[in-house]
Amino acid sequence: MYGSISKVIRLGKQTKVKKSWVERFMSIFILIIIMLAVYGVVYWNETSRFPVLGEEDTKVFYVTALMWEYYPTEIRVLEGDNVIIHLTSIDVPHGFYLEAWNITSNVSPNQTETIEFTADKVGKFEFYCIFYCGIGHEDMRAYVVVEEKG
Ligand SMILES: [Cu+2]
Repeated sequence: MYGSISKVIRLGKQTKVKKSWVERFMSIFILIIIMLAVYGVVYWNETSRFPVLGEEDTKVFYVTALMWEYYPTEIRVLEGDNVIIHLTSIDVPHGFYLEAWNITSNVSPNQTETIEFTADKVGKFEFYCIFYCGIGHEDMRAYVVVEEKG
């Protein structure tokens, strides 16, 4: 058979499909790519919840909006911090509403909007998308966690 890489061996009524090394290699290769992608997303989410720049009381974050998620899903600051969020969209226009500080924003694809506020309240505060961006829009939310200064 020229059309298929697999060799089909017929043993009486039994049919065995013997995978060629190319197919085995491709399966393992694809599996590794998927694992790396998953690891990448988890690593990105876990690391970006902490500020990239920590100039004393100013905490800077890069938040990415995409259908239908914000990454990171949570950012952490201390009470009294001056918080700067650089919000980017990598697909369609997305919104931003941080109710606790009444801050709204909209971000166009491949553009960055800067959001700034002082974290003068302690707790877990939600921000969510206010620009209809598709079927998962309603669930597009993330959090600002403000911890008490110890
Ligand atoms: Cu939306």
